[in-house]
Amino acid sequence: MALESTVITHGLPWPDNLETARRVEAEVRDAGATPATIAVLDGALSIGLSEAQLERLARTPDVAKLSRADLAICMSQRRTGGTTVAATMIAARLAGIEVFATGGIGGVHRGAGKSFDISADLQELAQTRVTVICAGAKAILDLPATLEVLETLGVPVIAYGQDSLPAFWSATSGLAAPLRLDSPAEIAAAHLMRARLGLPGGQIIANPVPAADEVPLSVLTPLIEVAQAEAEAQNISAKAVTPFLLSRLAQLSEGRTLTANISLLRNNARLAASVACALADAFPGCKRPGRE
Ligand code: PSU
Ligand code: MN
Repeated sequence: MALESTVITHGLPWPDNLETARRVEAEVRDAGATPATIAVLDGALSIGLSEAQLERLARTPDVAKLSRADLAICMSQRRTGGTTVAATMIAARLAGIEVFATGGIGGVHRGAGKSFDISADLQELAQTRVTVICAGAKAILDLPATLEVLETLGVPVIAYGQDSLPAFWSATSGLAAPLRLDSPAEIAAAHLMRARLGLPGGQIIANPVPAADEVPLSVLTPLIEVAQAEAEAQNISAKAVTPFLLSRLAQLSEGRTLTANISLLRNNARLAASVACALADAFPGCKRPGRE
């Protein structure tokens, strides 16, 4: 199964980024699947990184943040970058990988009516057939608007094991999720049915952050407003918005959002590994680690 790398290059601070990337890979292996962290290294679209490659990516400041628009140029110029949800989905599809775990997908930013800031992740979910396990869309976003756009694009938004939509650091957003599934086998079956119907896009599995590490929305909401106002005052725009808000919230929450982010990444990796195993089980000839 696939793992993204923008979370390593732009989402988490050094050295938590490397430590988390290693732990996330270990979670996947422990759950019986094979992790492939995806990134572009000196122009090579790399599906699965060695220990040394992972460390280099985590240590290098100022690498590119690659979405659909950036992937080909980064590769043709032999540069290095972390892949977002959109770019990781493209790479996973090319490699024949159908399940992918991340922290939180991008979405419609607050104030998008003026800024038009809507993540390319949403369009990608509409066209690339990969099941994306996340903890919902990041709570810094306009979640009702994000749900509306996903509905328009025909992307299934499926809460895992609960009725309400998770909101990244918070287990619930207070919004009802459009769909719900309760087991890896059900998620795998829905994924296969989309393929049988010839539907091109992916599905979003929104897996709530573990209760012990969640930061409730009541705590987060005022902090998000502060960080958002700072971003506007400092004219932060385009690719810089999400990394800025994530890092400011980690400071404003005194590390609580960082702890929640790490916890939800590990939790999503575990669920994605189980879904990958359930998918492999649907194909009797399909090899997976630990299977006879
Ligand atoms: N999940 C995390 N941290 C992150 C991301 C996801 O826990 O930093 C990244 C993903 O790569 C996602 C990106 O695609 O944030 C969204 O960026 P933008 O809003 O600029 O599209
Ligand atoms: Mn954006």
